[in-house]
Amino acid sequence: MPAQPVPEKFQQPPIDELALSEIKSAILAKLTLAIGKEATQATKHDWYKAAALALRDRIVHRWLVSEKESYDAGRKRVYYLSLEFLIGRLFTDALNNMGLLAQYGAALGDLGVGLNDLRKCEPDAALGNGGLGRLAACFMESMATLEIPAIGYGIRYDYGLFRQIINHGWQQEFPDEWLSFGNPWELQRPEVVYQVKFGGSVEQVTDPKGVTRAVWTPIETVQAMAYDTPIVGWRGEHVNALRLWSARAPDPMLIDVFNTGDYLGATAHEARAEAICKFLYPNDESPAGRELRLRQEYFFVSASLQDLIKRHLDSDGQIRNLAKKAAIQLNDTHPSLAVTELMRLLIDVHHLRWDDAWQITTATLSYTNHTLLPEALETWPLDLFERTLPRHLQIIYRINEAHLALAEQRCPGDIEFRASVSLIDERAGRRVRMGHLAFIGSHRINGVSAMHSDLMKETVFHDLNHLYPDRITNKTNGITFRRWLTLANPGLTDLVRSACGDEVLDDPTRLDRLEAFAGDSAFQQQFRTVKHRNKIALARLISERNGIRVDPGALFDVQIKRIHEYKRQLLNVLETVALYHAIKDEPNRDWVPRVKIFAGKAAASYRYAKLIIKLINDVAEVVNNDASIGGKLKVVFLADYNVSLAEVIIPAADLSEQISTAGMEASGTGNMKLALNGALTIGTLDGANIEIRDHVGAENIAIFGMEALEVVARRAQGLDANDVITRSQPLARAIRAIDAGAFSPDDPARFASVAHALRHLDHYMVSADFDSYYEAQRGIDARWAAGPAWTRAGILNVARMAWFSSDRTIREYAEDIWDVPTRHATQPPPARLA
Ligand code: HBZ
Repeated sequence: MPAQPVPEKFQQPPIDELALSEIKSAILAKLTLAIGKEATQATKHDWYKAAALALRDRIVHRWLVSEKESYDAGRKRVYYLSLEFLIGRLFTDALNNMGLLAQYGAALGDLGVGLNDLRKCEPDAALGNGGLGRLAACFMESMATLEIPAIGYGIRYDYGLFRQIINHGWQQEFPDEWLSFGNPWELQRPEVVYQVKFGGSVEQVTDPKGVTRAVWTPIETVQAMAYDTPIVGWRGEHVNALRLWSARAPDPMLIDVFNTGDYLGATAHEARAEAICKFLYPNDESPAGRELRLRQEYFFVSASLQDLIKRHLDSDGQIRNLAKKAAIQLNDTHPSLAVTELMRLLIDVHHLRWDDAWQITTATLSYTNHTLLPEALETWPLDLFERTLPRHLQIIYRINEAHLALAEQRCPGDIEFRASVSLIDERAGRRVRMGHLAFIGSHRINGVSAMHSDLMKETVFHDLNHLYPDRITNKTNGITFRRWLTLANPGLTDLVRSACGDEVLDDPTRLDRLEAFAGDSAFQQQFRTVKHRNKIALARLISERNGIRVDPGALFDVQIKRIHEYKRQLLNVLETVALYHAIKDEPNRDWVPRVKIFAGKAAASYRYAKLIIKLINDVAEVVNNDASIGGKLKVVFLADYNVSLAEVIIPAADLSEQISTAGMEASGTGNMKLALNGALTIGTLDGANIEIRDHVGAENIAIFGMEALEVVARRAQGLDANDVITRSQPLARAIRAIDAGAFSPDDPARFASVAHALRHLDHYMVSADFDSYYEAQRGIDARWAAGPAWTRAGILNVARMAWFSSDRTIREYAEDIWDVPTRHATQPPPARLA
């Protein structure tokens, strides 16, 4: 079937000489006037900054127009509260969305610098741990694309997620100094400052009219100052702001104290205030039981709510209309204090009655849950909470009173039910339950995949769901195709455009036109060529960074995500060891050559996850240097996984490892990125894998392992895995080798704890799922060897992933949760030049 011609209206505009010279002059002007350098003296970094600043000017114009239009129209706004935004780089993202990629490439070329070189000068904005933070970044881009007036609120961390270095196989953490060369995207707003108060006491005061009010007398004030980063949507029509708060003390220095010679004492309070925005907590899936974390949460919640209420009053004038004009989304429990802070502001500052305030609060707020792991649900010890936020604790007690009365009405006399839904957990020391607080204070609570949302109803929120039925809804995650297909994989994008027409750039459902090409051998060849080129690029990076030579013709088997027991990198390593043994036994069989590629960070305090990183690297050392297997298997751990590295790995992947213990991965979004780039998934029936299977077809994905209910049933029988190990010779042998120090001759006992867990404490079902996984992997080998069938499955994966666009997800939030209109999918705005 011939590729479809590109309709004229979607064709890239030819490079216009006038536009080109304007861009060049703008960049040169920035270089001279904002950077203070002549072209001859400028470093690459100077050029990058000048180019970014010139681009920012254009975006700011659009931004001001977007702001004015939405305010003039009195449109409802979405406020996305998140402690994490894992943005990565913005330069080419913004250029692409503005339709200026080609023009800038040409302009920079004329000026003697390469766009690609400049792109690499930008440090990743790594203000997030993993999926939750990256989701927030994809959502910001989709909200701008769908022309939803929105602000993302978060913290401007001085240091983002730690930089990971692998030293002799061990992870080491170093500070991420992403701001050390300045940040051309942000606009500091020294005039936008709010006071955030902490501690002190609360008194009940009766005024002359006989009205009793709570008066909070805090003992500490921290100032929140705004920094705005414009986020431009696809086609550059609409621009939203990401507003990040920086903390500082109201008085930078106590001069009296300084003059006594106590120089440290004079700035101690400043250090305490600034600590709030110093760094991002590197914990994924387990709450940091630290006062500083609670201060971070309140700091950004309070500043954001004060700001959005001010904006609302400036445009509407009526606090009572807040819910009509504002939708606030809480990204996990980290911003749950918004429930109490909004109540406090409505009652104590704006003098609304309790019931009215509660109605507005629940109508405005909604909450997204990202995990079912009970240990990851945030709770705060009551004494710490009271010391830090005494007024908020009072409000929590009052919310709890009405809430428990409802519980009593629903289940009279059921003490256990009351204890389970209470905002205060009385079991393990008294603690405030932040998940419960977010749930009770929201009109909608959503999970992030169909299975996860169902499990929420059955597990963590079972009783709350009984009390407040119809609040839980599902919004399966999505990813922005602009970054994860168009920008990350230009080769595949060109191929897709030639087959589906350029409309596919605006409407991903057009990807289905690829179906007709899936069996076409000429198209298959083009598809393989694209993948091969991407693999050559990754092989080059692996050689540069790790000094390991890998064959781009081998199957690239990729597991890239946070290192966590439930994500089961260990299962992948065990299979690697078993495969290594099998190849060694029969080196002359026609093995499918494989490169096992791992990347990911472990929380600094998560010792077992760090031991797994060491195991991967120790196995790599032995396998990669064993000449007897003829290079049929290679193992690579790429250090310092981040968004930019993902953009190189994902387009080059043949196989996507999504092998979490069933029931434990809320959704996954890496699974979507890899399938969209034509990798086949090997995975469990967990999170969004289930929906990916439903879309790509069971024959185009390799599902293995126990299902969620089977996991629960097996766990109930105990964690010993001896039964499965005695039945599986490859598994038994792999564990024995790890236990005996075959991969750690310098310290043979290093992995004894791992072997012990695999045998006797198999909570994550690594041993229990091994055989099924090993067999599925051999099925992958067979499919790979069959050639065209593999390519066909890859093409069908791309063709059927449209539904996983974050535009679809955001449209669902807009309709079912926020009640805001969106621009229609199939009507792209006219492509216009900036
Ligand atoms: O959120 C992830 C889920 O594990 C993943 O399945 C899902 O796709 C993704 C988006 O919905 N959760 C996280 O990334 N969680 C965190 O990063 C985290 C950060 C700080 C915490 C707890 C969890 O204190």
